[in-house]
Amino acid sequence: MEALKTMINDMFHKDCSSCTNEEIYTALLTYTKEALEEKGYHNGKKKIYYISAEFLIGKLLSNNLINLGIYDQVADYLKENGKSLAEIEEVEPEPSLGNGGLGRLAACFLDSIATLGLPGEGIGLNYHLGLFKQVFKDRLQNETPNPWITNNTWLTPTDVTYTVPFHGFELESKMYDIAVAGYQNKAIHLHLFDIDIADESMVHDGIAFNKKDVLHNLTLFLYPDDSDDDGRKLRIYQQYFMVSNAAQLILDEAVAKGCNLHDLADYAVVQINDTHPSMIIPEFIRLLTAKGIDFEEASDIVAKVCAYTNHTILAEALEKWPMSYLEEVVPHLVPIIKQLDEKVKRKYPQESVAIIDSNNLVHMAHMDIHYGYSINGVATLHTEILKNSELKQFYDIYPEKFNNKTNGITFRRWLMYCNHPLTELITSLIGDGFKKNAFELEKLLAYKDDQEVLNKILSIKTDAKKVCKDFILSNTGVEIDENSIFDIQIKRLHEYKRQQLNALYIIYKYLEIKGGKKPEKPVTFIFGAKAAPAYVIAKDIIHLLLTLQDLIKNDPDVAPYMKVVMVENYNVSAAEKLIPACDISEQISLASKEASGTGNMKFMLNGAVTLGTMDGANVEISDLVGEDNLYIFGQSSEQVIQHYEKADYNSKAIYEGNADIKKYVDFIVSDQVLALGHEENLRRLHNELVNKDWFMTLLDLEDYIKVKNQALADYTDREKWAKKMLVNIAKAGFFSSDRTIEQYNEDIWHLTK
Ligand code: CBF
Repeated sequence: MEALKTMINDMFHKDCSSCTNEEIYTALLTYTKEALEEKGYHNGKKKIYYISAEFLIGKLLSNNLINLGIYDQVADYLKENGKSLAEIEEVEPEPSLGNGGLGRLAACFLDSIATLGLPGEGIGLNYHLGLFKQVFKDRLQNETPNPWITNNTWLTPTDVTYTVPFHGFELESKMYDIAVAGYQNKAIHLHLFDIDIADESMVHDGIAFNKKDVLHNLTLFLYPDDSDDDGRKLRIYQQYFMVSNAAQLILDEAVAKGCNLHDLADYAVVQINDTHPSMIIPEFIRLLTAKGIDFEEASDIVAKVCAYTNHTILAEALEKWPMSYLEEVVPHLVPIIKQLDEKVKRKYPQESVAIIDSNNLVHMAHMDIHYGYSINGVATLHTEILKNSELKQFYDIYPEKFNNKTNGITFRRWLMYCNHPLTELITSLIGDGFKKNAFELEKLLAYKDDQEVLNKILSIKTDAKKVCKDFILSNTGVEIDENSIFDIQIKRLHEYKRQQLNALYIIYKYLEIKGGKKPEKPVTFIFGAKAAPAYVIAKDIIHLLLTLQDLIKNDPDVAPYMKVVMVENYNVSAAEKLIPACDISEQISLASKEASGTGNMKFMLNGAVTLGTMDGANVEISDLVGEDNLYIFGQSSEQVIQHYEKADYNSKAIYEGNADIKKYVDFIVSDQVLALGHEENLRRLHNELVNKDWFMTLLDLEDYIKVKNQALADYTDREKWAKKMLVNIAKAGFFSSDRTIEQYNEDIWHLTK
């Protein structure tokens, strides 16, 4: 630690113990950046370019220290000087570069690519104000900008700059880099492209801004509101800016290594994540043809370089852009897309696989599938649904292109960093081989009947709940009981994820307690979720949860037995506090709708027991841990798909035919709730549930109540519960993102280490 000591002295002319946390953070940032540079970067002839609209990387200091292998030394040195690394970390702003699972997966993948020693890079945009910051006011979600770039930043400016052509003007880009350390290995880069003239001052009244002023707004926000034409066009401007920079960089790097462009596939593989980066296909063709390669060959070259991952079957990720938008924003791509479409139509005339449909909409995913060499889903069930229904028409043409890559999470952040005590216990029992080979966690099964180990697991959980309690108090002002059962649902707010189902359970429980039936053990229902600013019903669900939070908190009959808390501005840092503390992990999406989920994996790894539907990766969790070690409820994906096909789901019939369900749903618009909440929001939500309920909440409610009650009852047998926890931890190895990345490499990328 001599180097750090000297650095602190040189920078601030005093010793560590006299420095403020801000000063120490500044010194640690420089120290860590230098250490990363010293380690160097993975290189190789062929590279993976992982292009994504989001990279939800979280705070970087501790993760980098862990991966550099110096976390304990730094923490000890600071402690000796009366400082706490945890407090210093509070100084670091969390980068606001992602929204949900797609972005967090991208961050985990960069960690694993670096850890496995693969040559690779992430490519995205440097959003100044990121995804919005969520603020609760009057029990409603408000949105404000989320600036995160300060003078002390992990971003390093580079000299790399490109010219990106749009209709009528050009934009000069600037590339910034963030180093991503591999665990006990070299680093890779996350490249973030930006413009010099982004103007944060144009934002007013929350997150409103002039959407037409692309010259100044291009890199302000991730997912700017797309509820109008200008917003949708801005998305296209952003996407094209991202992929044009990416394509120019990739070609430059390849040429610098000796590529003659005809052999580009020997130098580069591009993973297209959802359809936001899809325009890289025509952009590559534009650049290659400009260098003298003919169209036919250029499209063949690209088809050997690009691979596509589908992360959801929801329409929001299967973008279809009106041709008129593309003509307005990127007219130079239009003839290329038309030619690509004509080529497809000559061979496959059916409308269902066309790139340009009869309404002149451009189907981005269709372009990816025809002109990419691999299409993967992100969990076994999801890939099967793609093959058998959502993308069946393509599977029939290109069965060889389809493959599954079940998602994963990096254990460095989601165990070693966020849960030191559990990591230490595991290490003391089975050694530290699991840090490099997560399957070694299975060795823990030998301790399944070891009372001492089971007690330690329980006490680690209680300690994590105390830490979480403090976090929740500071975030929400609500004091929760660390001895209650922590039932947690943290994820984007979306009707398919069914936070409203959980809310109906809470209403059921509230009414039961009011009726005199007290639970054996108090329960705390914890939520964290942002709703897209224009997603009205999602915001109504947040309003209901916040209203229930206050109703219950202020009711002395009920408050001792249950609490509801909704964490404000849920983000990676909040997840790191909540996940180790969780007892019951809520994974209750409508079967068939959650492509994979990755929160489910993080919870399991930290000893939470899943309460979920047979959806996404829950199916694989269930196969691994067995039915005694998780709680499954609800209709299967086949049944749900049948309901959609037959269009026979009728929520009103369920509501009218079941007096209990009617009672819970009607409570949303009861006098008690209306006395606290807003009538407009609550009536709209009530109406949606009764008359539409597109994600079949009422269908699964009875079973959900039954199975959740069983889980809460089982919790009271502490020994049995601790065994479930241990089995979940032991079986989580499969969900290491190192395994996922090995599979991407073996089946799709073919890189040499
Ligand atoms: O594949 C990563 C994750 O992506 C989503 O978050 C997405 O944004 N499409 C899905 O909803 C998750 O199921 C999936 O785990």
